[in-house]
Amino acid sequence: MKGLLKNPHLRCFPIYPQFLRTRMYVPAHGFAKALNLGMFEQSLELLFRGQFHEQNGAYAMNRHEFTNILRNKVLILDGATGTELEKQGLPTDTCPEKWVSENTESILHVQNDYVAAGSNIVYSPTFGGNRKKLACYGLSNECQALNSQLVSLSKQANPNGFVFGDVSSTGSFVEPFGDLSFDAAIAIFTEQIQALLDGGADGIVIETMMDIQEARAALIAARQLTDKPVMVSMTFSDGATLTGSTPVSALITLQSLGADIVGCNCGVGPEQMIDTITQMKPFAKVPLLAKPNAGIPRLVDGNTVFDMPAEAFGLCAQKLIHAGANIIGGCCGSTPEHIRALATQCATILPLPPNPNQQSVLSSTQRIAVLGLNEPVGIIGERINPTGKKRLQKELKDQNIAYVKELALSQQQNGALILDVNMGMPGIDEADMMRKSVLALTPLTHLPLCIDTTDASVLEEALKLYPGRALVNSISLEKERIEKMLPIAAKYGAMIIALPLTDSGIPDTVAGRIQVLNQILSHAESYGYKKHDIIADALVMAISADQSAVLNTFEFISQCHDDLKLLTTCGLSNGSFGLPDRKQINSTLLSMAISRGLSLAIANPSSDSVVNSLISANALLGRDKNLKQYTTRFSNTVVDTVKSCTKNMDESPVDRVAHCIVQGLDDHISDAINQALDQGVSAKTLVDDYMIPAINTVGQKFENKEYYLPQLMMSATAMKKGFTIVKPLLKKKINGDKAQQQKTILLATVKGDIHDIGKNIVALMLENYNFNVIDLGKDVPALDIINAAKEHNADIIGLSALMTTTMTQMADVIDLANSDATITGKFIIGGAVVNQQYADEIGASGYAADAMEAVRLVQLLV
Ligand code: B1M
Repeated sequence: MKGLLKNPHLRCFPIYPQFLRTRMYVPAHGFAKALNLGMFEQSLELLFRGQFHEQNGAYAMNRHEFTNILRNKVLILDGATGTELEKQGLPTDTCPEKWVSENTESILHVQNDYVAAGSNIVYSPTFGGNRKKLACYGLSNECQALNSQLVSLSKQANPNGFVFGDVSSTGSFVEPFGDLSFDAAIAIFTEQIQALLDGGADGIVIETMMDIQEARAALIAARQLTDKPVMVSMTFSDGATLTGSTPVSALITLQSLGADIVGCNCGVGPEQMIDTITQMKPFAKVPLLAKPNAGIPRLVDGNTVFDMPAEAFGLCAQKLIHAGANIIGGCCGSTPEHIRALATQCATILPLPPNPNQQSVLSSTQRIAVLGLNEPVGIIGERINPTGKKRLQKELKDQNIAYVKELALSQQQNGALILDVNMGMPGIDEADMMRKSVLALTPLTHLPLCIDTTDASVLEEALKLYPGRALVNSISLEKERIEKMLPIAAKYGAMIIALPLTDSGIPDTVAGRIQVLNQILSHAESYGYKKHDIIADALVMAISADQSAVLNTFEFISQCHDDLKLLTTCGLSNGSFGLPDRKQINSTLLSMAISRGLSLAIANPSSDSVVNSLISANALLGRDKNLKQYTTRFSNTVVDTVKSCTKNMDESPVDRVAHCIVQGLDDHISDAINQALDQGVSAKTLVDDYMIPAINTVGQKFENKEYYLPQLMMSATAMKKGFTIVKPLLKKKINGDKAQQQKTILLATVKGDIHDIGKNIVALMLENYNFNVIDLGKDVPALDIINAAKEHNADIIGLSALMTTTMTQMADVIDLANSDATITGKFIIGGAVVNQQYADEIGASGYAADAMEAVRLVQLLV
């Protein structure tokens, strides 16, 4: 058997140990023969018969064959690699990929142990093998060679099992959450994944992803390169990723985009991961993966310790399978012992089948929108569409996206479920404005977008960039749409609105429209669409031109709802075209359409009559469970809330300043501040009474998991932009004392901490009081602070820290200074997490709660 394995033409597959007393390997050519020889148990024969296809005389595996295995079998992954490599001597300050390539026996040792413990799949040791990460070690030119070599090495360790090429973060945020362009991210991952495939990877795993957009970039790259299985595994902590994706929103986005397996790894132990898998399972069309840490990390003597015993880990893994996981393994802190326990204890458990009742779900970065024949009817907000809207047309011509953001927020506040985005008008670059809008709206709103265009290239640009599962408005039977736009919508996994329209126009009769609709459905099915991915457009015509027009709409909705079991939508405003007091017709049309089975209305959510009709109809038809929507809207308190949301943009300038910071509206804050200043509000009042409280509200929302990093960043940008306007006004010499002028104050935010808004205010106030301030900036290493203190002979060294994880740096700086007699300056500290007691503990001379106190403290100390 071993001799056979060395033959490169014989692709071998493992027979999993839980089915056999001894491990056996089956070469491709000998596979059927082995079965005929009756060497295997019945279950095994059923498991593998015909699972793989033959290619060049060897068995190869594609994505469908791999996921077929997972229907009946839980596969076991490896455990932690980094910590095991450290046991083999991997130094902490070196490039792990390069080190492994030069110490090949180390990974062979680690992976042999995992395979012996029961891992069916090992990940190649290429976690940081992308060009951007390798560049930190000056090794980006070795990207291709290293990745290919490391996959080959893993194949030596696991010649009969699966080796998945491991891909993880570049370490940078991708647009719209960061500076790395989406196309650049795709290019970086394409290079690495191609090298992994060249090295012989059986599949690709994109893991430990904390940002859905970066995961999408890697998935798009992988999908463009291979038909082999691609698994995507996100890291959630406290129920969301760093950029705020929940397990279900990430699942919807990734499975629609073509991930074959979706799941989670790292961040938490197995017990906490059960909840994540349980949330995902009802929405999962694909198998799920769970790779938890060996418990929750604890800090012991400055070292991170994972101390869940192997036995307990294995027992939790059983629960993970019962919750819906199909592939399980271990992440940080897990060892071959953990994998052995897991493989032993999970040997006989069968995976749960996927949920047969697949749902219609859209996603944004952070939320999902569930649509359904019996779900409450929702509104697709129609206002981001320049047709007939002079103000929007003007703003778009001026390339100004601020008004688009305003429209998005107001529609969200008024209860829209989805936002339609249409940038089609003469005189603008539609693709460019669509791109700008998608980038601006993604971090701003939690509502999924509906991309409304007739141009295939615009559609592709928008869907590629959008970090969610969008809706496409619309696909008709017109040649251009069905041939060009449908494949693009399918490629990015978007839901579609099917419009019963052909190149010769809209059929007059309901039967004609249903026939066209059926043709669109069958085209869509050939691209993998199912009925629940499609919404039929019930086309409303003006009753002023033909009074029977809307009767067709109602009948079409009935037939879709009752016979085809298909979701429907319609735009309300056409029906009332040319009539006075159009809202009367619009709201009645909506109620009547809902009574026939309408699922979504394309409408203006700020129209009270429309929304009131919609909510009342949902209540009357039993689609509003427990009348929650109705009571929420019409109880007194909530009516007030709705009103207060809508008046945001009419607020007084000072309130608008606060509102811009809380909402992260950086393009509006300058106007608001200038208006407040014009009204005589002082810069100090603006900062103290509006801007600082507003950014504190943002912090509170972040803490309450109402906001995530993208919102935090948008608010910080607005705060900084506002502060640049007020700063010159705050800058005035308050005290001309010469003695103070000679005193030097060194300021820095400590290493690891990039919060500098507060420290900058402290610096400004000290300058105002005539001190000589040297500001070293943020994220400053202890040694740099000490060196600067010596160089400038600082009288006071002021340290700022805003996080519990970075405040300890203050102690390090003071310790370092204590060991150097040439430092004579006194230390003061500040920042939201520190206090007087901490200052005393670490030997600082004082603590200041705010900038004014900092001035007083410094005056006292000098
Ligand atoms: Co972040 N952040 N943040 N953040 N952020 C906090 C601090 C946080 C409390 C939010 C929360 O959870 N509620 C939390 C820390 C939790 C903790 O450890 N206790 C947090 C976190 C977790 C994070 C990240 C880790 C998020 C993530 O990535 N998951 C990340 C960290 C990155 C890093 O540093 N390595 C992160 C990132 C960011 C942004 C970049 C988006 C942005 C900072 C932009 C910037 O500063 N350039 C940001 C912001 C804006 C905040 C909040 C919302 C606001 C901070 C602020 O500017 N406050 C903050 C929540 C909050 O504090 N309410 C939060 C206004 C400012 C005027 O007050 O800085 O306290 P403050 O300064 C005051 C006084 O403290 C004092 O005077 C100032 C003026 O009155 N003072 C001194 C300050 N320094 C002084 C020095 C002195 C004397 C007085 O003598 C030398």
